Amino acid sequence: MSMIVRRLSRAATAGLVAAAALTAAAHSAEAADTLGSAAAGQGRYFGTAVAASHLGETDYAATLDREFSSVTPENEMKWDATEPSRGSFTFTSADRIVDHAQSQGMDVRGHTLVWHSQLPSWVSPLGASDLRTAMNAHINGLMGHYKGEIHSWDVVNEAFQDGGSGARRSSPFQDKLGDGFIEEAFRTARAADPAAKLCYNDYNTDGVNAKSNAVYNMVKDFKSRGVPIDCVGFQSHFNSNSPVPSDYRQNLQRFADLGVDVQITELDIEGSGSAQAADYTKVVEACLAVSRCTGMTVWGVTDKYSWRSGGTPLLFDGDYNEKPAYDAVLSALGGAGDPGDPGDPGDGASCTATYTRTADWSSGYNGQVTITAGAEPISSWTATVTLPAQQSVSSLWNGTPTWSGNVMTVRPSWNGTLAAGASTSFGFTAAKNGSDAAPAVGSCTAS
Ligand code: G2I
Repeated sequence: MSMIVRRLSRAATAGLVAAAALTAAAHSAEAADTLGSAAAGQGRYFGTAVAASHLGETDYAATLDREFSSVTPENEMKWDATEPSRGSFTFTSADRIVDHAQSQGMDVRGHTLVWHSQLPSWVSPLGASDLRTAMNAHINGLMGHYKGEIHSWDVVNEAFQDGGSGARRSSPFQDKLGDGFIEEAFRTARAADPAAKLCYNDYNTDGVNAKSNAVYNMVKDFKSRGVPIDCVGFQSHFNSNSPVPSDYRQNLQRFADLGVDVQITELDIEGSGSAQAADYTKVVEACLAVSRCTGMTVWGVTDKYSWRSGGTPLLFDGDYNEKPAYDAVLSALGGAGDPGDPGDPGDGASCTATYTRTADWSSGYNGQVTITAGAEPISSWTATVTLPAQQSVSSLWNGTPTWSGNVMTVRPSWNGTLAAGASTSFGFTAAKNGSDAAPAVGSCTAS
């Protein structure tokens, strides 16, 4: 009884929720300084996978609420979580995520209805006709509960084998119902919630290869026969063994050309620093280059809760700091970062360097270089000093030098952070070795 009441109230409020989401997107497009708002400026959503168990963590919820415009329950809508015993649905954890998302004006992706993994143990032993009934009942149970509230559903997940065969993966559904289980699931899903985009979702299909060719042929066949399919999800779990494919954009485009939307559904890229940032840039640029790529979802908020946490594959570190990959994504989305936030796109960090000789004697001198921040605060600076060929530096203070020939590149030791317009200086002692010429101070760069 309580489930029925809940189901009615979800349906009754869905229209209001959709209106609220639109308002939030329109409003935040003006600010364009978070992932979600910058993506909205490009007509896309930017989402993340979410675990209900972390929503009570203040920094987790704050980062989620600030940055993202769509959420995907990471595990809470899967079959084992929602129908652990036949006909008995539990939506407590999934509802927590959907309620949270709606309270923040975020959209929700549904993940996933029919998948060989995370199946409760009662499903596999069913005979063919019972399994068909159970599959359709499961789709109807989930989609009915969230009718009107899910922007896209992963109707079928990972039904193709890895490797070169392009064959279907063995699963209870494939083995007992044959190839037709996929289109049956899509037809049932269309009837259950006509407003939801219906997606096929898989991994290792991000570039052109035998597996993506097989999915492509299935989608082409579905479109030609009127089987209801609206989008294809590309999970995009990348690392050194499975790098961002060079034909990623081309692959997304060929699916889009079949008349479906494409979505990047579970993006994560193992690595760190500028290399990871560059890979994220490739992915975002590929999506933006395909007009039917309607949005991107990263597979988690923070590295510490990633399914591949050892590979630090996400945009926020374990302390919720923005990583270089975050700045790269925001920049690729055309967003502007916070003024003075190091590395943020458009932060305008700048500095100047000026030289003075502060002491002089027959065999040597002391030089001082003053670094002054520009109109915005900075967190680091780099200055170059080129010495006349004969001269050599015997000591340097308040800076950290590296040498290339007679060019000294100096970075901060303790004094990298400067308020807008503020100054610091480093000094050095040089031996003249017969040349009294002044060193040349090159341009100063800041971040
Ligand atoms: O494996 C990465 C993803 C590949 N595509 C489909 C996604 O649904 C899948 O997500 C992952 C979740 O990120 C993990 O969190 O799916 C895994 C299971 O297939 C999830 O891991 C499971 C653990 O295996 C369980 O031990 C654990 O109880 O998460 C469960 C809930 O924390």
